[in-house]
Amino acid sequence: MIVRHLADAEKTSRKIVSPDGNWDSTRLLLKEDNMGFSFHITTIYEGADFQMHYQNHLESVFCMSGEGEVESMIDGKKYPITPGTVYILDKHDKHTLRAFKEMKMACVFNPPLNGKEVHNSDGAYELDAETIA
Ligand code: 9YT
Repeated sequence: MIVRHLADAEKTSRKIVSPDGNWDSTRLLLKEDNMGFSFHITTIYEGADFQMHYQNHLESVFCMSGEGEVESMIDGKKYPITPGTVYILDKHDKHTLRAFKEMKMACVFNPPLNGKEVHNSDGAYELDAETIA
């Protein structure tokens, strides 16, 4: 069994602050844990408005607090995000995320992140990224 606490993990290199100023994320479970997925608690800062495209990963995101929206860049549909909303990028969907109030999200990635990833210029994470861009 693995047991960790968010408050402890936030004091370690598990916490990544995005260079673009849109989010930070504490990666509680990583590739090295051999679970087949990674699990992160991510804060999207109020006013954030940015595009992502996880070409190498599938992702599910559950909103625990805050308010925002996610827009599919495939069909332009916008979906409100409130506590309890889950959005699931089952088709590597290119999307824009907006936070009207700071949002706390629980995120799962398959394949798992190794822990150092930040978005590349396409809004993707490289597989087995080893350095912070
Ligand atoms: C909502 C969201 O941005 N999910 C991505 C996970 C987070 N940015 C991370 O841990 O890299």
